[in-house]
Amino acid sequence: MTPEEKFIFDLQGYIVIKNVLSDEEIDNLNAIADREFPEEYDEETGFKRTSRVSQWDPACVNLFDHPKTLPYLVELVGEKFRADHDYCIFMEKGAKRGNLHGGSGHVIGRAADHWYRYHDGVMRNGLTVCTYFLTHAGPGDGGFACVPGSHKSNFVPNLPADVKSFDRRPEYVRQPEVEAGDALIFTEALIHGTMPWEGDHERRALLYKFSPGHSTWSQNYYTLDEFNGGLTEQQKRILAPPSVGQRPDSVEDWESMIDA
Ligand SMILES: O=C(O)CCC(=O)C(=O)O
Repeated sequence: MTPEEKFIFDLQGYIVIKNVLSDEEIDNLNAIADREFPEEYDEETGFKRTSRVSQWDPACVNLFDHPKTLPYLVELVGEKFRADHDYCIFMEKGAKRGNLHGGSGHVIGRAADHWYRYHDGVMRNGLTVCTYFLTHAGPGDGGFACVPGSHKSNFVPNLPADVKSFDRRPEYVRQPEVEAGDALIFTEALIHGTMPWEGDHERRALLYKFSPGHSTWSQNYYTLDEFNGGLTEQQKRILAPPSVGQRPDSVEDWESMIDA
């Protein structure tokens, strides 16, 4: 991460990384999604979601350690970061889902892995999300929304219910604009949620979630055999269940990736 990117993440609790996926990668991932997730939309909700998109195709496995997002995971979750769980969110115009939620665990207690810390030039986070966008979200389209800076808020429970539900949208609630192919990394300590989708096009987002090597949010760890042996040694380390003792670094040459 560049010095400015560190400033942005520390300030906001999220960062948009432009042009992570090439046009070819976007087309390929969209074709894979068409093939693997053809389910019709629920007429009432206009929303569909499924877990373990990483099993769709080797191209989806490679999103665990995409070369353009890997340095951010090392800097933000630490050199022993692990893959926690993954899923997709697809939405049609008018779909409503998901209030604002999140906030730092030391404030609301029950989500103790939602945290952000800074010490001596180093940022660390609990559960951290890397969202890959297969379609764009322009101004007013909806989808991912957040309260920038709220990962450091001491008053998370004070967020009014009508703001949580998106019925009222004060200027401190932001829907970041993204292009297809961008990635957005955010800490779950950030207050965030899914704003109703108003775009004329379909929302397609793949969410890959990561934890420090010693912790987990999900009850279900990845098992190496669910990927039919198609994992690199680095992916095997990233997909390993949580542990502390003798845990290897997830990325062998991680030191070359930090302080760019
Ligand atoms: O991208 C979105 O719609 C928000 C996802 C979300 O709420 C979460 O990851 O907890």
